[in-house]
Amino acid sequence: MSDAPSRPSSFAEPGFALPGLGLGVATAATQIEGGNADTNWHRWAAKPGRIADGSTPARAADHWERVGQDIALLGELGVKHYRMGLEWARLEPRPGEFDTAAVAHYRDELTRLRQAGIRPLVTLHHFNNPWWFERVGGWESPSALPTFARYVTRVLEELGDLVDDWVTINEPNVYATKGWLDGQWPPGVTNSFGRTLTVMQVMATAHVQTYQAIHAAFPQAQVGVANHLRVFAPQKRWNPVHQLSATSGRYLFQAALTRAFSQGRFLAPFVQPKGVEPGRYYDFQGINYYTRSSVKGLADGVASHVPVNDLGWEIYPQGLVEVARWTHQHYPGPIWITENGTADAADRFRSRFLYDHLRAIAGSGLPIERFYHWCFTDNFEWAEGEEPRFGLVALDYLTQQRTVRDSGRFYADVIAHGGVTAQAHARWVAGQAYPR
Ligand code: IFM
Repeated sequence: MSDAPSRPSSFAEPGFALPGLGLGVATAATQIEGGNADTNWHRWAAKPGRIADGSTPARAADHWERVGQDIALLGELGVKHYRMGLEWARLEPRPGEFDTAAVAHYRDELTRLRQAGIRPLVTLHHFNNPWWFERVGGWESPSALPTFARYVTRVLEELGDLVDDWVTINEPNVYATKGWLDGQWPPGVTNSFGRTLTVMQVMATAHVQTYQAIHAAFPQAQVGVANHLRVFAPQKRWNPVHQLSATSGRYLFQAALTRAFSQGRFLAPFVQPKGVEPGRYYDFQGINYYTRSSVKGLADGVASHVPVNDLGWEIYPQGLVEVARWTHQHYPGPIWITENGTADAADRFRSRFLYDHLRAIAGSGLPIERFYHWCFTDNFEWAEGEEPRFGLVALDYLTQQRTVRDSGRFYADVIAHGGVTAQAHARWVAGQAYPR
């Protein structure tokens, strides 16, 4: 599959080329598939008050039933790289029992993607646990690692011949802090710093073991974590307490964890797990980048008078390169931006957002090989429900009608040309400004 542009292009300013960058879109199983898989999230969302708009993942984008339509739409947009998740609870609805129909469904989806010239990047865990796993302690349980390993082994046996690129775990830091510190996500534990660290440590260990398992079965596979990285900035630049908050936030939320899963080196506050040897446990560094945090204590904050998206997250495109540069300094090798995108229901600044982030990549000099826009369609956005709109494709949740947004047309044009042409900039970007 070639990423070569289909037409010759002129990239006069304010356009720019993106040579060698594979452009794709990202999704996750629980956020788009719909249906009643018995997961931690289906159970969590069923209780009133937990999801901002009262929605649940049972509807989402009904992708499970509309795979063919969605692959056709990917083809229409010219997408060549597609990041998708597997719903563990569908594949293994009871401990140790694998569902042949679910396996067949994913085999069919992967086959159709490949036939359409679209290269799948498959995520094994994206915040979604089968309820039977969650019920006995989930990632805190002593049996978490062997249980996850059993699932991975079976996935490799059933689907491994159709997949070359793998994300083992999505955003272990977000999963742990939302579930055990903020308590806004299942299992809803608040302020337990110790348990948050335990979950991060177990997930990092699971990554190392999964990396080894995938390579044992498929030596040529490319494997990494989709690592949520953000820029931490002191709210007041010269305030020593704010500076300390930024430094410790950076270390505890992402730096120590990245070290653990990338090199198998578990520095304090983690503890070196038995059986994990230091090594290199990534073929690419996956980065999910969205925003910058402005901090003065432990809580996350947003600076005043900065551009923000619909969820109030600061829009800070240069931050993508800041976190990628940090990653590259510590963990050299290919970088894949496994997620980047924004909540913009009116589609009034998404094209500019995309342009600014891609432009930062183009000028970075870093070995960034892939870029996956989050999200392909609108999606179930966890505790925020269906309200935030991250899609290049708008979704009418009632009719399930898909409508490509202008930003989707812009991205399709970028894919077709292998960069942003001056014409595309004039048509889709020039008229857009960020809200403040
Ligand atoms: O929707 C999420 C995704 O599941 C993980 N990364 C961030 C996205 C936007 O919040």
